[in-house]
Amino acid sequence: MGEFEKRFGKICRKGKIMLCAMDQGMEHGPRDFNEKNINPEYVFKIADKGGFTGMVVQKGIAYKYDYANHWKTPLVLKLNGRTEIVPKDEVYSAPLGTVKDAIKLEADAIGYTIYVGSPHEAQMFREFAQIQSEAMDYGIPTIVWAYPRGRYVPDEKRPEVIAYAARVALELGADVTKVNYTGSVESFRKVVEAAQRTRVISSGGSKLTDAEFLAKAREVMRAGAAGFAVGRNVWQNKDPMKISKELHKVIFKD
Ligand code: FBP
Repeated sequence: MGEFEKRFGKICRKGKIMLCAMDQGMEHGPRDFNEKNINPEYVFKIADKGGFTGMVVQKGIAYKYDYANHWKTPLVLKLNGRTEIVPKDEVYSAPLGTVKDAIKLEADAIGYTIYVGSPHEAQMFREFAQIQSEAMDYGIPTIVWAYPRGRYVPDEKRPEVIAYAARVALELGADVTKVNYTGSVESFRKVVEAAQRTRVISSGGSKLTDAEFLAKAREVMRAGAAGFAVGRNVWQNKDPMKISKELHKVIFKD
């Protein structure tokens, strides 16, 4: 088995993906956290016990917590980021690490955000093209957060524009793309169809009730997606293990 297959097989088990995302400290700032989940180790424990297939963090967290030597959930290293202080119409996610960093930190996949339709789209495409090319050399899978956003995108929630972003992820060579849910099984099926051989996972989004979140998860899976990358709906939950187990059941068993 090649390097790529070995790594991909860890984050994508039986064709299903369940990632725990904790890059919100960069993307949203500490406003998302309380006194417990502000500590990355609180979230790492949830990922390890909850059967997640990947833990998504920025380089600084993976490095400062010596992630690979202490935790068992495969590492998905985010290689770019931005703060929400910059206005959305000018949105750009800057490269913050290299494929070599991901290998050094023993990541099993790379996460990379692209704001499709942003005034800085061309630059983000160029930067990701370089990362993707090196990722092929090292045999490490790439996961693209494909978010239509910026001055030229009047409605980032429009299903057609989300399907376009998912297709862009395929065209750029992403192995998995993470998109926002379109709101219905039918429209999300079109997103999955647009992405073809690039597997589609949904973001969790801001905190919902357990029933709402699980209903959304069922719809995502019925549309033929591979799973989820979820943050706030798990580690902001008052019982993170319970919701993780229920999500696991929806993704892997239902
Ligand atoms: P959530 O499940 O908490 O929504 O996390 C998913 C995620 O993609 C994170 O990886 C990222 O930090 C955040 O959402 C970005 O959200 P947005 O840019 O839409 O505010």
